Amino acid sequence: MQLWLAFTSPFARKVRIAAHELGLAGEIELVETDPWTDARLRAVNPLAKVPTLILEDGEVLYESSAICDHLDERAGGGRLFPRSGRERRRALRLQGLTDGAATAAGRLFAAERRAPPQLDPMTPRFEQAIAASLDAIETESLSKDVFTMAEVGVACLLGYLDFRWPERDFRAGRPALSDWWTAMADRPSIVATAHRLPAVDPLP
Ligand SMILES: N[C@@H](CCC(=O)N[C@@H](CS)C(=O)NCC(=O)O)C(=O)O
Repeated sequence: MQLWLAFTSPFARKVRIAAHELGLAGEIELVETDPWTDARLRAVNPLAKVPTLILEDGEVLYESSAICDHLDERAGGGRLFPRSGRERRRALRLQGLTDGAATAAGRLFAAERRAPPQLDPMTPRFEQAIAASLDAIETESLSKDVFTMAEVGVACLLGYLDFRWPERDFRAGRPALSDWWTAMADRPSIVATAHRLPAVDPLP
């Protein structure tokens, strides 16, 4: 399998963490791309977004949630996406919440780094979405042992906030979140997938 990605993307990191958790990372070749300029990406994914996964037979998958679902199925199923009931609903809900908050964070970062900085009327809404999502996650019981898409999604959101805004501490006033993220610092899937900047940083 080929995973087309940017190492700045929280959604690409989501797929990489999922692959590591499932023991599939060794089967995936990473292809770094700039989604904003790479015409080859548009040729396989009409949205020209990362992550995009190309399977061995050429079939193309995009949307991080769909890719993670495929990887979970490939690993036997029911691990990152519990098969039924409350656990499944929780994994889907927190995946959706953290995807939305990561999208808001990406839009906010892109707006902030425009030169000269522009007043984006959506900025307060993005900031509220991120803060309210973190407050909601603070009340969740995140597992330090078994990862579902809930834990994968939260790790991606917190990792992206640390990467883009190291000076803004989302931990303040959120002790459970802070404790969980500290405990995850040496988890192999987290260590192996850390964000990094390319020579030229694409947006966002
Ligand atoms: N919902 C998508 C979001 C993917 C996404 O927005 N990726 C960004 C990078 S973080 C991207 O490729 N942006 C390029 C663009 O929007 O044209 C997913 O979960 O995969």
